[in-house]
Formats: sequence, C-alpha cells, structure tokens
Amino acid sequence: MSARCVLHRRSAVGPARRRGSGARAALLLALLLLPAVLAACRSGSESATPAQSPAAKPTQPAASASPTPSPPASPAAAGEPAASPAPTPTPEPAATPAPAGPVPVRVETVATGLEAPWELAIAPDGRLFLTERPGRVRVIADGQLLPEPAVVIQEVAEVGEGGLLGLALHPDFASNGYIYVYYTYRDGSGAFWNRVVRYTERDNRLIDPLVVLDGIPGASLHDGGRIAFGLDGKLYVAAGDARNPALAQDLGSLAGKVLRLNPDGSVPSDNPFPGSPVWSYGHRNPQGLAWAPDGRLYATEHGPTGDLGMAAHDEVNLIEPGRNYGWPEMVGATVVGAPGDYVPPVLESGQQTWAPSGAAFVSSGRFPQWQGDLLFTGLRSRTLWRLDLSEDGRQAVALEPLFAGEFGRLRAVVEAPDGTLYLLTSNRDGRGNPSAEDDRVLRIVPDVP
Ligand SMILES: [Ca+2]
Repeated sequence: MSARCVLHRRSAVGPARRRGSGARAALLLALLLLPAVLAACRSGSESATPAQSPAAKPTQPAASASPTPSPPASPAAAGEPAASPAPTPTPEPAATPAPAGPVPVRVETVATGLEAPWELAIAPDGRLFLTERPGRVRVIADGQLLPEPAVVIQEVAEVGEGGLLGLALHPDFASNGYIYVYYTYRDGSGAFWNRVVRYTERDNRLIDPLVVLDGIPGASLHDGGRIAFGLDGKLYVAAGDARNPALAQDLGSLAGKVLRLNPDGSVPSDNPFPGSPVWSYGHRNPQGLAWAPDGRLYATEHGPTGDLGMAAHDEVNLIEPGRNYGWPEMVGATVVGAPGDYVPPVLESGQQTWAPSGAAFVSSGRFPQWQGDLLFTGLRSRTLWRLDLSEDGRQAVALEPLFAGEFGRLRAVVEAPDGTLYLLTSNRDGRGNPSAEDDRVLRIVPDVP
C-alpha cells in the first residue's frame, strides 16, 4: 500500500546563496528555524515520561498524485503531544521565505507490525536487515518480511532505551556475510553493559556470534547504539553516557564517546589516542552517524532532559578525531561548567526538543532539492529533519521539518543504493501512540510523473 503526499521546499536558499557571510547565514537560519522548531517541538523532553499523545494526523492530503502547491507542514498541524502547554502563537508566515518548489514524493509501506525497529541496512542483493529492540534481527526479502527472525538474541536486555539497537553490514558483506549488532545486556551482578557482536549470515540466519567490543557502560537510559562503517572501512560506534555524565569526559571509559574500530575489533593504529578506540568524546547520548559524500562525519546527540537543570539543546555535531564535544561541561553551544577546548555543535535545538536519532545524507540525485543535505529523524518531534549545510559543512544554513506528525516517532533514516529513503517508525518503544500498523518500515520515493 502507499500514500502520496507533496512536500515543498521551504527554503529559498539555493547553492549560489550558500556562500554568504556567516552573519547572513545565521540570520537566514534564525528565520528558517523559527517556524520549524515551533512546528515540531514543544516543551518537554525525550527521556522524561511523556503523556500519551493523540493520534498523529497527516499534515498533507493523502493520495495526492499531483504536485499541487500547498503550504509546508504548518505548526498547528504538527501533532505535538497533548502534554504540551497551550500552543505558542503561530509565527508570522512572513518570516519564512516562500517555498522554492515542490518535492513530490510517494510514501510506500514496506513492512508493518514490527516492534521498536532501531536500524535497517540494505545488502547488495537487495535484502533488508533490521533490528527490533527486544532482540530480533528481521529480514525483508523480495519486499516481504520473513516470518522467522534471522536471530533472536536471548541475552539482550530491553530496558528503557536499551536493547538490540544498531546494526551494520561489513563492507564486504557480499563475500563474508558479516553483520554487526550493538545491544544492551545485563551481567551476573545485574549491571547493564553494551557490546558489539559480529554475526555471520547464512540463508537468512545469523550464526557464529563473535564479540568484537565489550565493556561499553550501559543503563536504562543513554545507551547510544548506532554503529556504522565509515568510508575508511572502519567501524564507528556511538556510545551514550549511561546516565553518568562524568564518564563522557573520562578517556578511560567507553561511555559518552564515538568509538572507531577495525572490523575485527582491534584498535586502528591511526586513532587519536594510541591503543584506545576513542575517536571523539564529551558526548551525552549520540544516536545518529552519517558521512557526507566528501567523508565528513556527523553525529546527532540528545541534549539534557533535566540533568544539570537543563533541557533540550539537542545537537548535530561535525565529528573530528580526538576532539571534545563538551558534555557535561558544555551544553549545546554554552559552557556551563569548567572551561575547555570544546567543539560547539553545528546546530543545536535551543529550548526545543528534536530527540534526534538516525541520520543520513542525501547523495544520489534522486531528490535534487535535498541533494547534499543531512536528514535526521526525530523521536519526540515526530519529524524527519532536513538540514542544509554550508559548503564547508561547519554551518547550518536551513532546517526544514518533513512529515511532521505524519508517522509518529521516527528512529532511523537510510538512503538506499537506488537513492530512495527508508524510514523506521518507533511508536512501540514505550513512548509512542502506535497505530494498528506500527511499527512500520516506510520508503520515500520521488513521485516522478
Ligand atoms: Ca556537545
């Protein structure tokens, strides 16, 4: 089944205007951010206990086959939870540049009835492998969700935000069948940990588990969990602070870090701290990793939810080796603790909440209006965010909410080899308001006449 909708590029900022001064870019960004953040983010936080929200209403007409111009998703229709206080007055539309043109897309439902899917990867032969947080790896082959999981990992501890989270295919998966997963488990004393395990896939089954990295501190919250192979063939791991902020600044701990490993789990000789898998540090709860086509690595990160007496300040960071991203001494772009050489985020959400998770760059040319932009999913914001970056990748130019409130909480976005985009909903993770079909795998396809 499929539904159609028409999206409109909110931004009038084209490539020729991206080279403007920083001040101009900042002004543009401020103008563009205002309706965007109001649209999808009200008060509240991801890790706080939210009230059940009303069923999200589509913000675009369903089954609209023609790219009829209509306004972008409006703040009033964004479907933020009933838990929110009285809505802020709608910002003046005049503050937003007119849409530059429609982005006609078709949204297909690939699979339904999943339970808190967390990551999806696409094999060279077209099969989709995805995790379900309780501990299952599922396979979609020839468009059909196979009834039998590829593996059920009994050791997984699904607790709070933990469980079976990340998944990545080895760059040579077609020949070696290696699949990596990241999951939370409990040791004999009851303490939570996270580990990275490599399986081998044979005939849609995962066998021969081999632990490649263990000892990542775990907790009921802040388990990070995204894993991905970089363009350099190394395995990157996003680890949360396990609710112990001080660990993020402790180079002896694997918590609150972006880690970098050889595929066999050994430490690459060119890591910034000799003998250590730590690639960058000072992270609170990073859940998204994405590489720009030129090799720059970005990570999304959840800001505080009451810790340090602060909330929101979710981040998009440009990750560089050996750098300190601040947590808990710097929150968003503000130093709140000890001074230090902290890297500020490329963009932070300020007082609003994105609750950002998976991320991917648009690189294929299938969506020309979004080409080169960073997409990242929002859980509490129930939105796919599109971030237009400056040419050097260090400045945010514009942020646009896509599908605000249409599909509920969104956990992952993946660009397929054919350029279409896959989305995972996360409405059965304990914080959503699932529909009968949830959770779902959705596919966004350009709606070319
Ligand atoms: Ca930071």
